[in-house]
Amino acid sequence: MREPSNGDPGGEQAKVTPPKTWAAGVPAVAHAVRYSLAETSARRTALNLLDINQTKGFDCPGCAWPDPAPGERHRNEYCENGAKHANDDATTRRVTPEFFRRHPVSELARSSDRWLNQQGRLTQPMVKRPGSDHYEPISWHDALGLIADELRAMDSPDEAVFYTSGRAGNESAFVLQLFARALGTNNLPDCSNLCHESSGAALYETLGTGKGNVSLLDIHHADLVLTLGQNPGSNHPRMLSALEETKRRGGRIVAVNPLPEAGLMRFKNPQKPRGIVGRGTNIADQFLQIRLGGDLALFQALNLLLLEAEEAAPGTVLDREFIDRCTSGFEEFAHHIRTTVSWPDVLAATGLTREQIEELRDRVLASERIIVCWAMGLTQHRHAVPTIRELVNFQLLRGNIGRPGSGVCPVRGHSNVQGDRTMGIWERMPQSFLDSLEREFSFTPPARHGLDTVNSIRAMLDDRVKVFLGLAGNFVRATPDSDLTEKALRRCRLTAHISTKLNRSHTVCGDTALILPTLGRSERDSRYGVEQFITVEDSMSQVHASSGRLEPASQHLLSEVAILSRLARRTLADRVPVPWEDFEADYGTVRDRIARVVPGFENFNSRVREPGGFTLPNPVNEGVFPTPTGKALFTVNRFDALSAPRGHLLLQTLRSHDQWNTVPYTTDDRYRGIHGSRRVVLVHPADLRALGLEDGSRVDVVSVWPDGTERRAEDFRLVSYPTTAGCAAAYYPEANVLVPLDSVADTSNTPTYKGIVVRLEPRSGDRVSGRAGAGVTGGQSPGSPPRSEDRTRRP
Ligand SMILES: Nc1nc2c(c(=O)[nH]1)N[C@H]1C(S)=C(S)[C@@H](COP(=O)(O)OP(=O)(O)OC[C@H]3O[C@@H](n4cnc5c(=O)[nH]c(N)nc54)[C@H](O)[C@@H]3O)O[C@H]1N2
Ligand SMILES: Nc1nc2c(c(=O)[nH]1)N[C@H]1C(S)=C(S)[C@@H](COP(=O)(O)OP(=O)(O)OC[C@H]3O[C@@H](n4cnc5c(=O)[nH]c(N)nc54)[C@H](O)[C@@H]3O)O[C@H]1N2
Ligand code: SF4
Ligand SMILES: [Mo]
Repeated sequence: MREPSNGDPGGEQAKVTPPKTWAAGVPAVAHAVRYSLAETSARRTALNLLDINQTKGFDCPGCAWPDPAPGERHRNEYCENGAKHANDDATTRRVTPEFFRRHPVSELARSSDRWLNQQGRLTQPMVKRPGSDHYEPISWHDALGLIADELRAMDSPDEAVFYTSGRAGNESAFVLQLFARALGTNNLPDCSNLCHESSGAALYETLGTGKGNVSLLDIHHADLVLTLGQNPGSNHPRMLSALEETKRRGGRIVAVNPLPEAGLMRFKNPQKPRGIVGRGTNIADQFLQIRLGGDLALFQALNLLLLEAEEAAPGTVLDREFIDRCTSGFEEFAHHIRTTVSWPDVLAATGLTREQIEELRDRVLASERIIVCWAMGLTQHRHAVPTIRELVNFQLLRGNIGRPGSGVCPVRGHSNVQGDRTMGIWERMPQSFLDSLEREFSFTPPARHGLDTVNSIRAMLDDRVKVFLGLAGNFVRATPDSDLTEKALRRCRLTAHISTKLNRSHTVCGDTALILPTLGRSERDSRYGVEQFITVEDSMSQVHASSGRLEPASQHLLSEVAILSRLARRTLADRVPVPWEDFEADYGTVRDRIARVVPGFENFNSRVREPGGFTLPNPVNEGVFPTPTGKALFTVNRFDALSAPRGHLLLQTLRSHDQWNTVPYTTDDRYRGIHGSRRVVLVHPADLRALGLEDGSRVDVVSVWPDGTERRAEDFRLVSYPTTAGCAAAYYPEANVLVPLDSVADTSNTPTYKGIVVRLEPRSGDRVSGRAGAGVTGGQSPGSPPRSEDRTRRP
């Protein structure tokens, strides 16, 4: 595919400076304000910033990190990136019908993600009709009528998929799933399938609930916090304030990551005077620079060391009382670990030394209360689910589940991704939820599971799915195998997107394509003269209200709830007794229904009006494990690790500091010292030497897959970088073209965005020294043969 370059083919403009060793502080604030002012007016910027994360304001549209208790909030309770995301929404630029007259779809499809986003807010419903190369204006009535007609014309309701991205609020998510199920399908793929699905799968199986069980206070009071596979300095910046507090109280932090991310090293809190003038707080007391996919091996080794320590000093290491009372499967697990963990395998898989892992054991033994936090570095691997199950084993051994200051903390991405799932956005909601829906709405929801994101793409490719509706998000850029995914979406009869901003998915059209523009978080939402609010659930299960103050970007915008309620009414008429009109007029009526359908939401409307909202109970914290046996489950996980054949590297795809998922704001990645280009691939200097490649030269990145197919991302610039040897990195979404659709995590079906085998091919005519493509050990310890049980895609 001719990959839109986001500004810089070949990384020609790239300037590389040494990676930063600290995050946030004054430059962060300055960057946020500069970006905001470039997008919007000083007044809108100021109004907007004052409202972020305030009890009467709007929920930050950035990540799902929770807010402190209402009494403890700062007047400026946001980070640099939260401010950027909010003001990217509040931009004063507009995409008008005139814009679409000037730019045919074929031209927009050649534009970069960044340029499309920069055009501003969508203002009117638009349609691209079959055979046309232009979007043209259409009334809401006709737009929704077109979709309703297509949905009614399907041979089966399963020919439609409804994709949700985690910025959608609870109310619109609830209405969407209700509509889909009333229509007769569970085809509700979401961005969670690409994100924390592996966490949900592992936690659900072992603890009986798919969510984390810690609060901000727990983090503050932990003796030890492990953070694995996440880059909080860029992606959850206010988490650093929480970790700073942990440290202030004497707790310790261990960071596990192939990259020495700035935020993991040192933090200058912009909300505190010493954060502005001082050196800041050292964050990681121990940094383990692990190989990609090595975390399962790390936890297995750690668990072995704990079992051995218990044998040496019985009764001092494990929480036997907790294990006996609350768990099952300990003996099988312990036997498996004792008999299978092999140090040579562990060291090859992790790239760490035994001493480093023993140091971590000693930290664990010295800590009463331990929390494990993680994000995409754990979830987006083939063996993500076993890795997270093994992390749960680790926490169960010392009773670190359900006690204050301890627990598991999957750090969620999108601001309401957890809430959307709670509301029923899942292709496989439990039968109990479907039964509740049936009781409340007097229709029988379909019981057969629907399609997740990867399976939706497969179904489009073989014409089993013909209608795509997206509630927020950017489907073709978020998903793997970009060429194939685009082909899939183009096969649809109709594609429609409920969006705030233009993105590439709008340019990859079905026969008929619709853009349905909607309100952003920071905008006033008034229905028939009554101010509405929406609700969201953060990563720590706090549910609270969100309402914006800014004037809507255009008078033609409808809220997500209004669009979906109208569409449902047009499609289903009175096939089901659902008061869609009431839903649209008053979101409180949606919340009344949620209160009766979703456990934990009793008296939703009154409780959510309390400042700061309310926290959903987590049974685990009451000592209840809702698994089939009523106990937390120790699991047996087969050792697995990634490796690459000689001459190849493992590649992870990740976010820069200056992007929101599929949308790059600039071409800089300040903390990593990359400026002016995103078409870069970060490679360890030893790997460059072994491959005979030169820092700064241009390459094609080619991924290889066992079926013999290859995928190519053209014209990237090599950047010598202190990543783990054998483990390269490139930016998402530019590198998504390299991820095969079939390369997914076991059980969760999440694409393996963090573990792809690649080789680097010098661009012809470019400078290379020596023997290109020879000599790299694939990042295993030098000379070790490929592992026999390795199922990594070998060429
Ligand atoms: N500014 C900003 N904030 C965001 C987002 C954004 O795009 N921009 N996106 C939001 C969303 S949806 C999400 S899901 C989160 C994502 O938050 P992160 O998970 O922090 O995001 P990634 O950029 O994917 O970074 C993955 C991190 O894991 C490390 N890693 C990769 N593979 C491994 C591994 O095998 N083991 C270990 N131990 N580490 C590994 C990488 O080096 C990197 O530091 O952020 C949310 N917040
Ligand atoms: N290679 C690779 N791929 C990845 C990942 C990775 O780490 N590597 N990460 C994955 C992860 S964790 C995730 S979560 C997905 C993200 O995938 P998505 O959630 O699908 O993508 P986003 O980029 O967040 O979507 C941005 C679009 O959402 C729309 N939008 C923004 N705000 C609103 C709103 O308030 N309402 C509505 N209706 N629309 C709005 C705008 O039109 C904007 O263009 O990507 C996944 N893809
Ligand atoms: S940490 Fe996340 S939720 Fe908090 S202000 Fe920053 S982006 Fe927004
Ligand atoms: Mo995510």
